[in-house]
Amino acid sequence: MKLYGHPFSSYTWKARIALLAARLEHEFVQLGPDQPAERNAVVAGAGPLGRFPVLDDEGRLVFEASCIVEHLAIHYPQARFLIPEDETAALAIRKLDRIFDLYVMAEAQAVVNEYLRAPAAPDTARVDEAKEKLSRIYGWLEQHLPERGHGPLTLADCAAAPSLFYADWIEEIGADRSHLAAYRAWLLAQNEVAFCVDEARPWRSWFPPGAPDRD
Ligand SMILES: N[C@@H](CCC(=O)N[C@@H](CS)C(=O)NCC(=O)O)C(=O)O
Repeated sequence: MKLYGHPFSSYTWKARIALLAARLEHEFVQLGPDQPAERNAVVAGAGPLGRFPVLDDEGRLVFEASCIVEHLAIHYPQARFLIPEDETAALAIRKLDRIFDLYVMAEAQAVVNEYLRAPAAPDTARVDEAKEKLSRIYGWLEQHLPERGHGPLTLADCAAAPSLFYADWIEEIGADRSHLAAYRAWLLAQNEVAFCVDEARPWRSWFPPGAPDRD
């Protein structure tokens, strides 16, 4: 298998964490303007907007990080653990996956996008609105995030790791949200996540609002 993506990309982490957790051999194909054009062409042709990550599983191109994780769980017995077998438990995991992507990551991305749009003078009203939403989402997660047992990483953890990692750089979770802060710390302590954090270090200066000096 080949995973096309970039070491600093949150959604690339999500797919990569699943591949690493399942110990599935894969080649990581790094994208970027300085990389061979064929690589970028594969991704450009895979989905409607040419977004990454893209998994090439013996010629089958899979895009959307959640679908990549689901694909692994369906086709590789050693990756089944990523989605619980019990359908009700699986639905709860998929719901969390959606919350981390569509709420946490989306609001963090809104701030990043604003800094990309107008690096010298971002619209502070837009930035503040997204940060306020992030804060409300954190409050909800603090109350509703289930206790994490000792089981293996799930689809929800794969989504949570990059989204909480980067969102915290934009709007700090804070020690008073101790449950959510502990979950972020637990995620960062997992080998697969630590690998992605370390691999992304050289690109930290790219982080549009500026990366804090921690993690
Ligand atoms: N919903 C997609 C989001 C993928 C996404 O936004 N990828 C970013 C990198 S993290 C990207 O491709 N950005 C470049 C672009 O949008 O052209 C997924 O889950 O895979």
